[in-house]
Amino acid sequence: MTDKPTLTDWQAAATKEVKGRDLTWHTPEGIAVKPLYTAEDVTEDPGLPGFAPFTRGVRASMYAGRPWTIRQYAGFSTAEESNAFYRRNLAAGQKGLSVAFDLATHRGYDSDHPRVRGDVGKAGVAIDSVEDMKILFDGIPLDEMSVSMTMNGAVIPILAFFIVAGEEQGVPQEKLNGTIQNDILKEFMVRNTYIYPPEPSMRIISDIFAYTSANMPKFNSISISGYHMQEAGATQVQELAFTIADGIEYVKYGQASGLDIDKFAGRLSFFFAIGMNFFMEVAKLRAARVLWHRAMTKLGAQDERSKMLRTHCQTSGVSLQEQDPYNNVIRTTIEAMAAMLGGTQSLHTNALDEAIALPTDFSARIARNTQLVIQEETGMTKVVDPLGGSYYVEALTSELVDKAQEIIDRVEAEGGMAKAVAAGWPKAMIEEASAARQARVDRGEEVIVGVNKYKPAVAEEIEILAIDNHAVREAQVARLAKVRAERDEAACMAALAALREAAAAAPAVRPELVEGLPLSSDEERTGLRQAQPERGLGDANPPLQGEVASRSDDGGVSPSPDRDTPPSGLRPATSPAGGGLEENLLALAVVAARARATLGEISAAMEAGFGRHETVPTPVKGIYAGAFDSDARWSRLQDGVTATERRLGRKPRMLVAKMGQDGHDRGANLVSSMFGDLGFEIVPGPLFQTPEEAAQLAIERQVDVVGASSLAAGHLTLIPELIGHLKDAGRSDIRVIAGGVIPQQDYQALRDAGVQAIFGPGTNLIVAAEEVLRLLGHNMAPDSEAAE
Ligand code: MLC
Ligand code: 5AD
Repeated sequence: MTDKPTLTDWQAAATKEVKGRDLTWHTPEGIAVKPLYTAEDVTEDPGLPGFAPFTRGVRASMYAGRPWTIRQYAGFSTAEESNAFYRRNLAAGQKGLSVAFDLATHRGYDSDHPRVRGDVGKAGVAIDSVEDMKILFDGIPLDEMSVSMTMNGAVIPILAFFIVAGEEQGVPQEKLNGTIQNDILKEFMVRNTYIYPPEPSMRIISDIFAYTSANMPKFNSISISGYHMQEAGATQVQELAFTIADGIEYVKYGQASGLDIDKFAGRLSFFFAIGMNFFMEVAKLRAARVLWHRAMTKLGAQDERSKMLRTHCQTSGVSLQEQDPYNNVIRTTIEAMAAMLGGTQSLHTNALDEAIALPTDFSARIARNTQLVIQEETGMTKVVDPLGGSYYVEALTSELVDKAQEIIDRVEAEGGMAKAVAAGWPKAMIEEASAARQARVDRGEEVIVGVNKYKPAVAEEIEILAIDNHAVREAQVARLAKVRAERDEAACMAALAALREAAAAAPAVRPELVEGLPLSSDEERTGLRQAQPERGLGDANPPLQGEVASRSDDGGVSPSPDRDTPPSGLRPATSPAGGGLEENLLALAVVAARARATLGEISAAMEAGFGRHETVPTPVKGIYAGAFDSDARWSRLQDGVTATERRLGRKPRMLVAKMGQDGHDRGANLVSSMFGDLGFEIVPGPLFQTPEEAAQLAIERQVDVVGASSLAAGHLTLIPELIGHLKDAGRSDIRVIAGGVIPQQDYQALRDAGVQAIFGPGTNLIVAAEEVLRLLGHNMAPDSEAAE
């Protein structure tokens, strides 16, 4: 009998096979993945599913007992159309609902507000009042169907509308079952649908915890989201660490507002993106459960349910491509399998047309069926955590736990996630990772099939969903007028006044002020904690990265609510019995919603006390140039910029504009970073400009070109308006280019409006830069290598 081969024997054999080539894979997370894992790499016993620390899943029986919820995120146009879409999907096998609201709704504007002309009904459904919410769920029993609502900025009116829609459907709030996203920290970091400044935004979250823990025992009060971080370019370790750190911060705020951790923590939920690095994603979900269990134990949770990380997942939007779009079905299938093998509770699978438009009935069917096939045809659900015990998966899980814990420790050492977000370093870290990735793709080091390798000879055009923005807006405006005409105006105004007063009276809860302070016996008895209004986050911290100011929407700078509040202002937290909700913003909004106050009115009432938050992006520098160091294509472009600079007598100048309520800034940030590194002077436009404001800024700053970045379908309205304003000002010489999620079907209309170049999803930035230089009059031949 020959001796059993050892690891050394394997090493020798493998080295010989590959002639000494190093097979270690260095991932963007900084993990060195070896070509082989063995029992020696497994340092932790993962335990059993359903038991702490839940590495192998939160339920003992997992999908063998009940499969995950097929929960497709959807919403577009009017409440009627979205309702019909939901019903068709539920009839065809979908199990839970997940509402996508339009950007006007997200940002607290009614559909008739002049700032949102391009956004109504585009990226989601338009909801202005309880009447719309009732139509959205018409014929869908809210005590049976679990409903997730992705809402963060306008979370108070939306949750209030949901509660009242349930009530008027005959479903009391204690029976409402679902989830509200309500995760504002990641909005300041990556998603940008905030309304108010950070401090009052955190108060809103504590108020929702207080309200739902007292009144809505089946409702998940938050969905702490890493998804958008990965979409913005974060590595898996960054996504994991910042999401858990956000969760820790929310729990601390909840505790600081006087709530007992075990009263609300069981209803916190999570949300992760699942990208193409299959095993990394499986390990990430397992690591997330370990980290959360550890963090919650440290925060004093006693109940095991408080320490159990339950999550929704969505397959990755950024991994999908416009080019060769049927490949997207394959990508989504692989990602869906990673989500289920990681043990998700609920899943959205993206549609194949993701990179250019919202799903059609056809693409939504394939996306849904991807999950149905996995659940019903493959037998994969029959065994709990079938990857448990895989040497690689277990080792990777432990490594991710350690790597993420390092970042979490840094956040904690620096005073928590609200402070880190205010300081801006997590966002900068993510943007650096994003620029580094784009550079790898543009250099062909990271392969995307059909985009930078194996490109099809003929481009495939697919049918996409088109939304008539004008028609939706007209319908919404008409319903708003009716709601306002038919309501009891005095009751409505009184409810809004109460809300305005509560928002102005006591702006925030601040854990750092309460932590370590002994509770007086009075406070212990009543559950009251004193928020100390004369100091707060705003004073203790630097302003948010790139922050301009907090101002009210009428343009006037609002006084900092902090300083206006008398130091005696006590803000009662709720007792679980349901008392003490008098000043709770959600409780007050429910009254306003019943009186038919609109979303815009409720938001404005709070804005009067809180102000509105604004930011200007600050692009990262040097990452792109570093990646292209000694690359011939880069030097050619730099020569082109130098020649252009000589001709103009100054650096070429570009405004990177974001118009409408579209806060998706990944593309804009990448373009700013890359062109900045090349030698352009970049004017990073503030988010949420109107076309007129963008045109004014372009003229003021004397730019040569405006790059309008559009990822939320407003391009056909907003970009032609921008060109119109430039023309009216006699500045048609300023060139306008467009980039982002722009379907081929819209190219001609944009060209007809005067757009000089269009860069869709998957654009190689090297090619884009050549084109821009050519537009600026530089005689540049196409580079055969980059154009390939
Ligand atoms: C589950 N259950 C079981 C079981 N498995 N019971 C017995 N045996 C088993 N094996 C029970 C659960 O305990 C629970 O009851 C009930 O069944 C439902 O299961 P769940 O696992 O809680 O699933 P679900 O209801 O779907 O909730 C999942 C969730 C929730 C907790 C993650 O928060 C959720 O649905 N989130 C979705 C978020 C979402 O859609 N987001 C979209 C974002 S899109 P009980 O009584 O214990 O509750 C976005 C994009 C953008 O953000 O930017 O716009
Ligand atoms: N309907 C369906 N999916 C949507 N997404 C965003 N808005 C909608 C909508 N209205 C998805 C896309 C995107 C992610 C943020 O959510 O997949 O990448």
